[in-house]
Amino acid sequence: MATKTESLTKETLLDWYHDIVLIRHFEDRCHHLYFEEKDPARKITGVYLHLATGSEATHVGAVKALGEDDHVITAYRDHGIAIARGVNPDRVMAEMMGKRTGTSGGKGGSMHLADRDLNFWGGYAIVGGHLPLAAGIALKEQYVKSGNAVLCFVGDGALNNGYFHETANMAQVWKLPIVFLVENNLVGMGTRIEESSGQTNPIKRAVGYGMKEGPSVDGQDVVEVYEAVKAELDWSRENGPVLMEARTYRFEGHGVSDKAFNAREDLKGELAIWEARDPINVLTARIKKKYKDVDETLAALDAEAVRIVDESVEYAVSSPAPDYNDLIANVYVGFEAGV
Ligand SMILES: Cc1ncc(C[n+]2csc(CCOP(=O)(O)OP(=O)(O)O)c2C)c(N)n1
Repeated sequence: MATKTESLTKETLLDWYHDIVLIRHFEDRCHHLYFEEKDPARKITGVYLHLATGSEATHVGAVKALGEDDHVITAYRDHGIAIARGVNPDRVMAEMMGKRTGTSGGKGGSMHLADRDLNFWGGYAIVGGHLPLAAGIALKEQYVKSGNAVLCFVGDGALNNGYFHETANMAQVWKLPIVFLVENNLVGMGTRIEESSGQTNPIKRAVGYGMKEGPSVDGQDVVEVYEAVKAELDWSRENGPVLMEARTYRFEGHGVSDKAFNAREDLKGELAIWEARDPINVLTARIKKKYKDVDETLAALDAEAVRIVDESVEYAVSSPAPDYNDLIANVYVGFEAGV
């Protein structure tokens, strides 16, 4: 796909580089904090922690294509999407640690990040469960004729879930302003797309609903993702839903406890091919091709990412845990402590 990098400023490319390295470093640090298992001070607990290492360009490129009043919603691989949308990393880290200062008051954890002020609606653990919500948000925006659109990330595995079929059908019937961006990392947990899907080209799914078949883009290239998602969001505002794909890869297992994925001999070659197209390297090459003498600037941005993540850990560690009243708040209407 032809790209239009000429229109992007140096400042913009460096800004995206900043976000991509910040997200990479943030998730690496979370991985480390999760595995301090034998450490009594283990900071991140819980059964799962799903990293999106390798898919940062898909997350950053797509989210940067949103207008301020547009919306974004996703599944559980949500850390990078939150940070790209502008959620303060301090609050993201606090949520990872189950602290009261987290994005969901410490009651959601890594799979349930959200920020209503930024129209970032989460973070959902049930595969495909967020898709009907995306339609509901888009229906509201269409009803009030706002011109705002919804970016809905969806995994390739979730395309086989009933929620997808029902949502795709109604979105097309009502011509809702939604871009369904399939984050195609070729696998759902440990199951390959060809083992679970009769139709392995995600975009072809649109045909069954009469929906626009959008582009398939290189999910390792933040610029390509940005330009395609921006164009499709604008199309959807006037015309209805679009299904598009970002081809990307999960460098790690499904969750951090899934060590089997990286141990699979049959996938080693494939992993190496994708790692050679690490989104950080792809963007660095783009920047260096266009601008000279950027090494120091990039190094400063790397250092800045380390600092931000260090501070987020300090913030989260020193934040209070939710108390009893937090626990029962927003559970039942009218429920009072001690009653
Ligand atoms: C309704 C439902 N079924 C099954 C699961 C278990 N599960 C969690 S993640 C996952 C795979 C989803 O794959 P995909 O949508 O491609 O997302 P990815 O993990 O690749 O980002 C499954 C089956 C679940 N969370 N919810």
